[in-house]
Amino acid sequence: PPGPHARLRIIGAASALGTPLPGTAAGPEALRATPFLQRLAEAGIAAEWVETLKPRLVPPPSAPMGERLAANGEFMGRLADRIAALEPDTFPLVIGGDHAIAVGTWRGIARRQGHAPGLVWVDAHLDSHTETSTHSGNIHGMPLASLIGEGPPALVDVPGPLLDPARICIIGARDWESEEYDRLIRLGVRIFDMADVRRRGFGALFAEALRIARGKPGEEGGFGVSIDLDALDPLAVPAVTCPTADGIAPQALADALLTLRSCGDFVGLEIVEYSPQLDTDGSSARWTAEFATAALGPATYWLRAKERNFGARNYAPL
Ligand code: 5AB
Ligand code: MN
Ligand code: MN
Ligand code: MN
Repeated sequence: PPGPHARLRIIGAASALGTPLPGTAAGPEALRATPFLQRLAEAGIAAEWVETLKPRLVPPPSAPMGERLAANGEFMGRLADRIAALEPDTFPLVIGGDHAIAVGTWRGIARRQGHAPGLVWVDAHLDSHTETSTHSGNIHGMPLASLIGEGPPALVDVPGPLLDPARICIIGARDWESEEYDRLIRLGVRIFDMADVRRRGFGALFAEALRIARGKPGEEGGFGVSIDLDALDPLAVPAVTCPTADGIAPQALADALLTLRSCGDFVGLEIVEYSPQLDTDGSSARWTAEFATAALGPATYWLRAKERNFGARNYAPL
């Protein structure tokens, strides 16, 4: 029988509105042109690439912050609307785009289910500045605070329930400014940095992050995962806007994501910051496909074992 993700719906969010670099705008369509969908199909995942949304307003990176915030807000509103309108029994995979798109992804998912999910945020950064605390002026450094309700109205007012900070966990952090760190600690967001990853192992931390994101027994909304590819070590995954040394080993993330296959309360996956022009040997695209496949593949052990031991080509897609 088809697994819970047999009706996977992929939405591209072709935006670089949150960064000074244009690369991520080409991310979704570039990935779509690689064997990304083929890899999912080989693993038994029936996916439909629904649409790649593009921003209507594209102010230059030198434009005043207000103008760039307005363009992001307009795009986030449309992305959230599109996700909220997905058929009820489908699973959304959102492909960025820079990480500012997270505002649209998670507001949209919260709206479609009438309740905010918990969130595991895999990132080298905290993405929790506001328009006043930012040092760089870059809007992809603001989405997580905005999702909780702290930030510029253009982002905070995108329609949909706010996230509960007690159900957010960041993993892989290693580069932040004190204002965003202090904000998250005050709000009660859990932060696992790279020292924690090395001390306790990625798999154990990921399992704890899932417990945090699920909340107390009986809490609603399930949980989602947002993967900023710059969380990975840039020696292995270089095609990102903000490469940051000493990151997560990609195989460790792929292995941990396998645990999501049997989670009935996993409600959405987002993968962001892919910059195709930096992906000279295609390895970053291959890892991206691997992360999606690990997280969304068939749930039974038998299929997993078969995929591992004999290659995914040896069984028919569900
Ligand atoms: B990303 C920095 N904190 O505010 C800032 O890639 C980096 O979505 C933001 O995680 C990185 O510009 C944003 C220095
Ligand atoms: Mn990020
Ligand atoms: Mn980042
Ligand atoms: Mn700075």
